[in-house]
Amino acid sequence: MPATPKVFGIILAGGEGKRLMPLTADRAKPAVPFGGQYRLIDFAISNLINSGLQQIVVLTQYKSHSLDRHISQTWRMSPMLDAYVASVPAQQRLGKRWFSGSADAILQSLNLINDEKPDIVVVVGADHVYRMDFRQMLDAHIESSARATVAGIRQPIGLADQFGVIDVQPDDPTRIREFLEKPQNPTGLADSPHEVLASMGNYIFDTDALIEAVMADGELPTSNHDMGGDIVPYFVDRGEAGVYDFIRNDVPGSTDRDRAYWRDVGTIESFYDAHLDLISTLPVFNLYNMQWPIHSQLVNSPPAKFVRDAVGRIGNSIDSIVSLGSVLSGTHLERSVVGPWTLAGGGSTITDSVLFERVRVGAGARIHRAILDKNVVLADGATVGVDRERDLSRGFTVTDSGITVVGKGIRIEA
Ligand code: ADQ
Repeated sequence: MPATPKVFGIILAGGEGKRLMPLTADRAKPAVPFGGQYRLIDFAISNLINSGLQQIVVLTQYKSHSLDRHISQTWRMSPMLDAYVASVPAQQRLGKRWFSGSADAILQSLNLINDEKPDIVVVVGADHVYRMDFRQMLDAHIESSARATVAGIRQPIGLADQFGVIDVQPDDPTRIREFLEKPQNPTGLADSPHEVLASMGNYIFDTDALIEAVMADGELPTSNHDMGGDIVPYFVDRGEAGVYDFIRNDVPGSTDRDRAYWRDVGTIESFYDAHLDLISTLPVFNLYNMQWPIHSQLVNSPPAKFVRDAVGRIGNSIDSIVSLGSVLSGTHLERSVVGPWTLAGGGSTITDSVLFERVRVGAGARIHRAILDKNVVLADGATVGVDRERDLSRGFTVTDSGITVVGKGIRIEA
């Protein structure tokens, strides 16, 4: 390995995100808005850019239009530096088939690796909210003799069936002894039986090893061609897989409270909870860490504005985020995240909710424990999230914990 290895970034962004429906009805999961002005993919890209990577490709497939547009509008890099973030759609380079899994996405994109000739490839998912300094994981990978390193984080054992679960060597906790993708009956950790060490879906590979692995996997008719289910076990079987414990990751500017923050936002519940992590007074995920900025599209928008309504009623806003371009007139806003260009009318109430872009909230309307997608309109006096049965009868999604989700562009009458 050269003293300063060349590192190439691949972001896997082709997943469908069925569990986030209806938010993924019209867009890929990595393009789902988050935190007012971000998209989920901004976290992965920002982490790689802040870690010094300069050549990054985003492999897309499912409903990729808004993802492509977001990447091309947001991530204009310098051609002088040969730095880029490029969105690369599935192209059927190996015959008439789309990506059959995340490992197949890499196999079908080997031309991108061959063009750049990196020493190391960092492969990450696109649908987590987190802050991570990949330089620290790269150092750990280079220091070890592992040819593949998986980032791991402790998670409650009840969630093990959503993750790849890592079992380390008893005499060397940096080596993986066994890796089980989404096990039903996992064993807890020796020092914490209610937790497992979960794969974060972020990997570092020596380039030649990754190429060999995905090519070998491509020949296997029984494989699902999945990074977690097939490629990681390939390296574990060879004794070449290491683990990087994310708890060691110390991002510049982070505090004890928000150090090593990572959230899988694969379900509506976890997506909603991750929003709550942003808005408390001392947030567990701090968007205001200027040493590790999360970059997003700089919309050419006016500032958010808070005014009285037409008859002079005064609103109030607390424990909330309000994005650019929004105007709240006499609105009571509490514990909520409001996306760009939202207009809320006099006497409206928005509590414990997440609003995407360009939501219209009529006078006297009430929103509680709801996620409203882009362009949702509440007529004057309309309510949502207040009456579960009524929301279900109107065809909205309501989760077990009572979060109502309203899809793009729906008009809610009083
Ligand atoms: P999952 O998230 O369930 O588990 P997957 O659905 O393959 O795995 O998604 C991983 C990433 O790959 C996502 O960013 C997704 O968008 C992308 N992806 C999926 N299919 C793709 C395809 N055909 N083409 C391109 N991109 C694709 C994974 C790991 C687990 C780990 C969890 C952590 O398999 O081991 O624990 O991530 O959340």
